[in-house]
Amino acid sequence: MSEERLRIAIQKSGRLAEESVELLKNCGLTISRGRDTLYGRVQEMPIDVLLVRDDDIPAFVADGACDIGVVGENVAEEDRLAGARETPAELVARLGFSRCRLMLAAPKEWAWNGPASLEGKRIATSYPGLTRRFLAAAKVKATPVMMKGSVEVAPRLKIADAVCDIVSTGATLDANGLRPVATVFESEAVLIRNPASFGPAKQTIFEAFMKRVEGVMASRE
Ligand code: PRT
Ligand code: ZN
Repeated sequence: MSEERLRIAIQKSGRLAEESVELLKNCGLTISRGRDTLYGRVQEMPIDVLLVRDDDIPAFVADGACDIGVVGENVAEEDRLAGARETPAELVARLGFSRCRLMLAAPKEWAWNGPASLEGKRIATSYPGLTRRFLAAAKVKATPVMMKGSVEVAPRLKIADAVCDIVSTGATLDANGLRPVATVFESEAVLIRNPASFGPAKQTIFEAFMKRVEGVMASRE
């Protein structure tokens, strides 16, 4: 009989990757990676690690291809709002790294009079769900224009009038003649889990893992 293992999805490379591995390390877990760079095994606990694109993590976790995952809350929440899954992944812990903001940004020359300034405008974004939710709450009618990348160039190319994009230092917006005008979502890395209940063996591993994660988080406070 094969031993039950908990499967965690983390980003392979990018802004979450290093600190996701660091979190596991701080939990006392080391990942052994063979020649296969998409898959690793934790030595100290029955845990497997899948190294993937961050965009795939909410779906993998929601569908049960992985049991848990580390992803930006912006990506997890956008996936939830897209409503493509019967039961989306559940948020279990905020992890305190990869902090950023999803922000509306407008050309610097605009006179900004609050969200009403966006009425009738086109807004380029990779986060149409979060953008729509913000606009609805502000009672503004504007059209999100989906772009997977290079959102900040959209106004210059007349693809859109404004943008709703992830901001960390603000340098990217500034370099493209844009300035942040409103915060749509505050984000950090989060731990998500499959919403279905785990069998007893997996549940035991999950609880032992969470105890370690909570220990790491508590020591950071
Ligand atoms: O390859 P893969 O699909 O896995 O990665 P990715 O390129 O889609 O994502 P990645 O690694 O760039 O970001 C992963 C997560 O990190 C995001 O979902 C956020 O939760 C978080 N994060 C933190 C950021 C940033 N900071 C960030 N600055 N994600 C993106 N940016 C981008 C932003 O889109 C913009 O282009 O950086 C630019 C702005 O940075 P500043 O410093 O100029 O403001
Ligand atoms: Zn991505």
